[in-house]
Amino acid sequence: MPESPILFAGSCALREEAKGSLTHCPYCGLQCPMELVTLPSGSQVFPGDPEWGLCRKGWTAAELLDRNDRLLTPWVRDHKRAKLRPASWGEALRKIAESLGKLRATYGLSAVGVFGGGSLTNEKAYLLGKFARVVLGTPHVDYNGRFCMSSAAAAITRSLGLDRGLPFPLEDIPQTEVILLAGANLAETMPPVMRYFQRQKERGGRWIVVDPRKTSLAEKADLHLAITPGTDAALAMGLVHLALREGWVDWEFVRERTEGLQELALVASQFWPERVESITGVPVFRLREAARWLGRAKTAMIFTARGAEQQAHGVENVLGYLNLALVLGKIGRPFCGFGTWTGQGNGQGARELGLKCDQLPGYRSIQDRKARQEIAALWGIPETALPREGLSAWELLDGIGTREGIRGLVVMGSNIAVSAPYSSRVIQALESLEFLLVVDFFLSETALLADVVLPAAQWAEEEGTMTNVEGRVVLRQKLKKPPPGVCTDLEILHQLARVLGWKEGFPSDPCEVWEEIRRATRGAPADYYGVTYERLRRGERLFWPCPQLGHPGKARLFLDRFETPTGKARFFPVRNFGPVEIPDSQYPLLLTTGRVGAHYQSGTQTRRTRELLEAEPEPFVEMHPATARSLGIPHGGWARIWTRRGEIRVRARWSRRILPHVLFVPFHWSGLGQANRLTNPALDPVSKMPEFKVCAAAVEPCSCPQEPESPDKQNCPEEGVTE
Ligand SMILES: Nc1nc2c(c(=O)[nH]1)N[C@H]1C(S)=C(S)[C@@H](COP(=O)(O)OP(=O)(O)OC[C@H]3O[C@@H](n4cnc5c(=O)[nH]c(N)nc54)[C@H](O)[C@@H]3O)O[C@H]1N2
Ligand SMILES: Nc1nc2c(c(=O)[nH]1)N[C@H]1C(S)=C(S)[C@@H](COP(=O)(O)OP(=O)(O)OC[C@H]3O[C@@H](n4cnc5c(=O)[nH]c(N)nc54)[C@H](O)[C@@H]3O)O[C@H]1N2
Ligand code: SF4
Ligand SMILES: [Mo]
Repeated sequence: MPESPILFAGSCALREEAKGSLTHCPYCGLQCPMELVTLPSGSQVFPGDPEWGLCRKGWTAAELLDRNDRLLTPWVRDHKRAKLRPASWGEALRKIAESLGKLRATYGLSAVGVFGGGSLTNEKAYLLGKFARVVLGTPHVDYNGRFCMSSAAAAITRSLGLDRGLPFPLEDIPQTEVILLAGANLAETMPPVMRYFQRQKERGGRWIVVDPRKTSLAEKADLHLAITPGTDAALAMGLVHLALREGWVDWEFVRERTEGLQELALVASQFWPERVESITGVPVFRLREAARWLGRAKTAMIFTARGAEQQAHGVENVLGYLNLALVLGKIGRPFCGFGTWTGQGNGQGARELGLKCDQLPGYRSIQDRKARQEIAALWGIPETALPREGLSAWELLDGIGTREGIRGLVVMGSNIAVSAPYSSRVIQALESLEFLLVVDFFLSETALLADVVLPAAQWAEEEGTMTNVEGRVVLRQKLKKPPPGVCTDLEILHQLARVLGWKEGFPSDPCEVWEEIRRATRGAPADYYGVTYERLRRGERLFWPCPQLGHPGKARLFLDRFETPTGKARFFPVRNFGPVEIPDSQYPLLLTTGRVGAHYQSGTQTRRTRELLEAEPEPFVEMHPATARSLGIPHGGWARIWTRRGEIRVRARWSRRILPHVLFVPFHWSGLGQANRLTNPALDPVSKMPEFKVCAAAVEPCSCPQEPESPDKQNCPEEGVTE
């Protein structure tokens, strides 16, 4: 049993010396190129391409490499009431093997679940999925992308047959005439991409932004549709209705490349503009204007992001916008198309390579016999031993502690105690687990609840690939050694597999894992076979599908055919819309949640970054002055917000940019201002996406709360404490 981390030098034939100090940002799906420089004062990043900027999260990303509170050793808890204490790798691994072994022996293989993340590289995501299914033998493996991309993925797959976030490269954006963006706040969430939108505008293009808030993006838009949260499907169907009635349909395209218009038209006839205005709050004249702009343009692009997707009708919302793109014929041809903004660095790759409970690597269904046979053969197990579909992210958390449910959980790359909906329930569930293992760089709120925490290397200390928002594979280079005592996630998986009895099949060398991914995805919808580290190092721009070594990959999808069995895109009549919780006298407002520019996700990383914390030190509620005044909540004053699940206390920020019946709270904080204490875990029936973006809420002024005890203090491990 190793007492210190061991580097496993894999024998990858294609390994070359890393060149230069170029890599990619550890955060969002844009994967901006960056350069890492080590100065006497510490590490610092610079844009990797002088033409391409970084957002402030990117600029400050290196600070965390040198943080003195990063995890440098495993931590273990001797029993549930004990505090975490530092431990050796040997002891931690022994404890994991014993605890998981006991759970599996007592309750069966499905008693252990695995929760992964979209920030993991392709190699890590693939190996974690394989670890769950082969070593643990559990069907229950899912990831935080279920909370992110799953509604868009499900809708696009249904309609177009193949889900890749953007079906075209970013550089196509300036060439399109009209852009519709629904529920995407790109000026805050992916700032460098705005250059393409700006260029499109300079060429005479126009933007239509659908958002309940006049975000900094909506402010620059030519048309802002201030939608009531939860009603995108009705808005999109209203636009389809207008397209049909006012002659904007591209009949030739519809005839040749789509199927199912008749049924769609029938349903669309019920979405006349006045009705849509009453549902969505968007005035008829604006709806008409939007339909006219999109209809008249020769080219247009339609995008959604989490605003329209994170809802219990998220799939229907996205299908509504897909229907619109299809009737107008603004898809499947140059400088047109439908796209979704993949949020996390590798939200795209992680969902294709086996971190979803219903999928095998390469974007193949886990129920597909042929795929099962191929993957089982590659993994060296009988097909019958390969688990079938397991529980999705929320169901997995919800299943903890139930009679047949999950008793042990392995978390790598997610901070669910902060980011999952209805967090009081989640925290309780995590506390009730018989065994929780968390792999992270920091003691996140989730790690603080763990029985064992393993310290992972950060982005600049490991090698791997990420699949960005365009479906392009980028190489993350190892530019630094991890601090002593810290292992890469792949080394950790290798070790976990080993102590659980698997000596082979879990290499810690990323290039070796990549070679297996190439084989695992060969011939599959998300085909990575033609992508090699060598090609990426040479600077080739490679998109999936990339079926052969000489192949450039497919930068633009659907130009000749859609990827459905018939080659035609499918219309899906959309009938359901509206939030699960309708405002009433007790909960008269609609709460929506989302992001601010300075913080990332659950905040584990950005709340530890000095400049970002100074920019946005605390959570807040954005509310309209009219609403605030009528309730007696001053700008900067404290507000108590409550929903059917819990309450928070935050300061109020008055803003005329939000609809009067809507509240907005960012979700990057824990404790008293944690947005997810409020959110509704109602799921979309198809995508299993929770309704993060809308629930009924009430608000009142409150006194300044007692300084909430920071969760880091509540449960702080004490150095050297053994009991
Ligand atoms: N700064 C920053 N950038 C990030 C992240 C981060 O945490 N911080 N995270 C990354 C990740 S993982 C993701 S998924 C992306 C998310 O990127 P976005 O989807 O752009 O971000 P959100 O703030 O979640 O939601 C976008 C907008 O949806 C609006 N909205 C709310 N309800 C509705 C509705 O019912 N309909 C419509 N049409 N709009 C609605 C909100 O007002 C908000 O402005 O950002 C990525 N980039
Ligand atoms: N209310 C509300 N809740 C939301 C959303 C919302 O809009 N509103 N958005 C949802 C969305 S879109 C998302 S994507 C989720 C994201 O929420 P989370 O899944 O919590 O994502 P992160 O905060 O990025 O958590 C990643 C954790 O893993 C660690 N980590 C990062 N990279 C690695 C790695 O490579 N290896 C290891 N071992 N650890 C790593 C980080 O330190 C951090 O603690 O939140 C969802 N929750
Ligand atoms: S936009 Fe995304 S990838 Fe680019 S620097 Fe910012 S966080 Fe990093
Ligand atoms: Mo996300």
